[in-house]
Amino acid sequence: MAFSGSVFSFCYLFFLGIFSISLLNVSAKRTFQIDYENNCFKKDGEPFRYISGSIHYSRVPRYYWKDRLLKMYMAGLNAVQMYVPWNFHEVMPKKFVFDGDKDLEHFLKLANDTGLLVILRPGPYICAEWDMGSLPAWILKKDTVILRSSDPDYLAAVDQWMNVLLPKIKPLLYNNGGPIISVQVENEYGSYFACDYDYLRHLVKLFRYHLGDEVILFSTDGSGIGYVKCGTVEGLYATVDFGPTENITGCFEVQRHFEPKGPLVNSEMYTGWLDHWGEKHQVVATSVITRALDTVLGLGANVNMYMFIGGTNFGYWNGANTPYAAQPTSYDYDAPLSEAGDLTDKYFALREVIRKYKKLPDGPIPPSVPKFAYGPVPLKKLHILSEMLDVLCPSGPVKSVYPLNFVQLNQYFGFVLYRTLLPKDCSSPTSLSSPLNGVHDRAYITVDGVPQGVLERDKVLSINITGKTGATLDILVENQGRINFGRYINDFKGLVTNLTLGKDFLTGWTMYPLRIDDAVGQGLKEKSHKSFLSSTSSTFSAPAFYIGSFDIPSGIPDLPQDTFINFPGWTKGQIWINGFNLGRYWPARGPQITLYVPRHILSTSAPNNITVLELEKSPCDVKPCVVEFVDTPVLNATVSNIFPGRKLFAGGH
Ligand code: NDJ
Repeated sequence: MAFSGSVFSFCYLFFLGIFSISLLNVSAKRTFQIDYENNCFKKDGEPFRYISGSIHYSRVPRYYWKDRLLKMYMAGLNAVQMYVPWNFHEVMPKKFVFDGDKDLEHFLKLANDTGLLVILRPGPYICAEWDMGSLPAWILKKDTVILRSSDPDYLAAVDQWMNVLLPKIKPLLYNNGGPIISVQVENEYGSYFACDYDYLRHLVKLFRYHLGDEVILFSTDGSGIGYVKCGTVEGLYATVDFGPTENITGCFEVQRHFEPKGPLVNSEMYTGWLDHWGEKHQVVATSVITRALDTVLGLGANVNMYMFIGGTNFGYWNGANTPYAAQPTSYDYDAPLSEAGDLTDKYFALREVIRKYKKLPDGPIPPSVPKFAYGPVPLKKLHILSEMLDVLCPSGPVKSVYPLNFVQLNQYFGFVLYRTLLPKDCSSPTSLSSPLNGVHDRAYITVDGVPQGVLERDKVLSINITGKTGATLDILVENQGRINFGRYINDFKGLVTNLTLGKDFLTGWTMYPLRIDDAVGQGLKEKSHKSFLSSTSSTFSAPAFYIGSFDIPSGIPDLPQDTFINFPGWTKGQIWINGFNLGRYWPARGPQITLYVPRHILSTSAPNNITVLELEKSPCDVKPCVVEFVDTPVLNATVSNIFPGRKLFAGGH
């Protein structure tokens, strides 16, 4: 084994507590360095090993940042690893947002105050089951741009972002008094087809320019020689990632191939795994991850557990894999802290492993916060979506002979309504098709308000519709989240190729980019005129909004509490509470059934307004309908595997 002789180094014995000399801290200056001689990190001149966990601040409300960080600290972690998602902050070119739930510097300071060091992964690409791996969709304005390469247009956007981000990071580096001990450049770049070393070199130069010469810059790649080969360049310390079922020493040998000396690092040891709609909920047994952690720590290696808390893809932030399969709203990940921050058996079991290697902090572990079942809330149909276009699309529609995609319409998330008139009589069922698989990602189709069915990327490319010449064909296209991994991350949304009706291309489109979140935030109002009459069929309802409200009961202490929302009889859609976009629900497909509702979005002093956009079939068509607040999440409903050929396994690539 390439490294076996060298692990019994000074550092290794030190971590095992075999001798515990306190090295003289020769200088008062804070330093964090690689000790190549002794195969370890050195913090302020002393051997140091990190036992870290991943947390994504973009998936946890600011309200809970402190709670989650403290729980991580109390597990015995001495560091957290975190991504900075570019598209979360640079929402439009040069429009940067860093406040509220996006207050990165506040999160870093909280980590510091909690006693946690930080391993920062500012991308620019992060993967992470995050929309387009965090690359902002507006980069696709130049539609031939080669992402994650030295394409000048891509680099110009990267530089513009990093010129804003990295100066914020600099004062928070360990050597400048902050918590950040190391900074990752790119992410698993060796798994990407481009293998463009000039791009990596450009990033190294840019990071060095802004962050100075002292901070450790590193790369992370899958633990195969072929992966690391294209993922690292001179100036980056190469680390690997691998799951708990892999051959651990074999994986570290791969790292040793590139870094013959220096600390062993597993930058992502998977505590669980990611989900897709329509596939089984992924889990990793506690015994599997504890055994792996024990082995890794026993080797004297550094480790980051990915994820220590997964959190939630609120709004539209989830990514997707190919063949197209979107990740659900929950990013629970079967991690040691649940999506809602609850302590799990896995948490306590991992803590016991850590206890073997270091002293655990004194003091109580913050308890799981209580959940409350507020019960059923009646909803009523407000309007079908196509009746509200004046409110949902205040800028008015855009017209074009052929359909434009989301980027061309300056609409990056959510929904666009594509409208045209039937150019011929379709009294007998006629095929509406996307021969080039260009519905990205899901289209809800009505003719004169009568629902016809759904087209779905990679799955349903054609349906039969009926209607008379000149009838209004409405195609509501949902962006279900951009691909975040692999070659096809340049994921355009909307109607990205022409549709055909029978044998002919459809033309003459009127397109409504919908600002639904703004409209919901301002409160959707009931209008006098309603025409629900034709908006349902036996299998579909036309996309429509439903509203309701509930009060937090009085006389019960400590309310509001967190809760989970259940969708009895609902099919697929989006839900907001008090204007906060909780995410997508899709109980008809699973495995996620309930959505997490953090307490800070609820009000005790006013009714809590619920807005549901149901896209497919609502239970309200046939009976009084409700959504229901329950105190227990359901993330693992059994679903039939609609992609039996997909290779998906916990802890691997
Ligand atoms: O670095 C990647 C991280 O951000 C590594 N992963 C993680 C999976 O949770 C996460 O995306 C991989 N993702 S390998 C690709 C999964 C393909 C099914």
